[in-house]
Amino acid sequence: MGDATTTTTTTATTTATTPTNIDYTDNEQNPRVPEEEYVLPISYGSVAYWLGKKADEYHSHEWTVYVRGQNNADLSRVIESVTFQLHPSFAEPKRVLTEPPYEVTETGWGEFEIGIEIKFRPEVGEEKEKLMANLKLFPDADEVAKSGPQTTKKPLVVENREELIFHKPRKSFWEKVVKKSKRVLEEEDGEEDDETNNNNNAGGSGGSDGKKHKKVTFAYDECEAKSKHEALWKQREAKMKDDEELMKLWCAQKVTEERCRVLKAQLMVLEGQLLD
Ligand code: SLL
Repeated sequence: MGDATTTTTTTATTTATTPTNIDYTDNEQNPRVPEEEYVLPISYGSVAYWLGKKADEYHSHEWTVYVRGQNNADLSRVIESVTFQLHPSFAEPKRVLTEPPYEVTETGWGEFEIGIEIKFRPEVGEEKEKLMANLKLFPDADEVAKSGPQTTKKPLVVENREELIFHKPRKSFWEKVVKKSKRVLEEEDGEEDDETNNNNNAGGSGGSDGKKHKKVTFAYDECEAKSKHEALWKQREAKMKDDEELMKLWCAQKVTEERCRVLKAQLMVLEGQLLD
């Protein structure tokens, strides 16, 4: 997104992946590790660019809806697939991604809610996680007042942050995936903001009581796959520049042709006068 200004609406929420009706009791086939908890911070949302005045009215914006690990953490060891349910006006509105980047890029004209369903790998042994992303294409009046009208260079970003919390993870998941991540012990004092307190769920430490807390976090692997959206946008921008250059050349040609026509006419008049 370069250094373009972004209009960002961010909501930080913390939700457990595991629904309340989950059965935490151990069973022989797929036991749980009762004393452990694994927290995976993710981000999801949309990035939208206006394609300018000349764009087709039904394809006025290019947008991308995405799910990714915060700090570029690799989610592919935990996630089997991410399904994005688009508006029925799109061809094949159910889009299933089985590897990162978990994102869909489209062009369109309208805003709508995009259903997101995260399916976990079999060894994770958990239910699906359902999320909802509000695709936003048009800035609100107060955003326009603050950062000016929409331009083709300024993406509109709506990002939500969520923590996928795996309480009492399955042994299969713990052994195969989590234990292989490096665990980092940090000391922190009790005066933290709300968000850090939410994160404390990861280490099981408590609220702000002024004492030092021990917090366990995981050093997540980095995801190598990068969003394709930025590259796509650069291509589009380059094409727009080419189109602008072509338009300038075409205009210059028209002006020159017109000048030639006028000069020819003047020449003919002069020749006529000379003959007289
Ligand atoms: C509305 N909530 O009913 C909206 C629906 C649908 C947007 C927005 C389709 C683009 C295409 C598209 O942008 N749909 O035809 O490829 O007002």
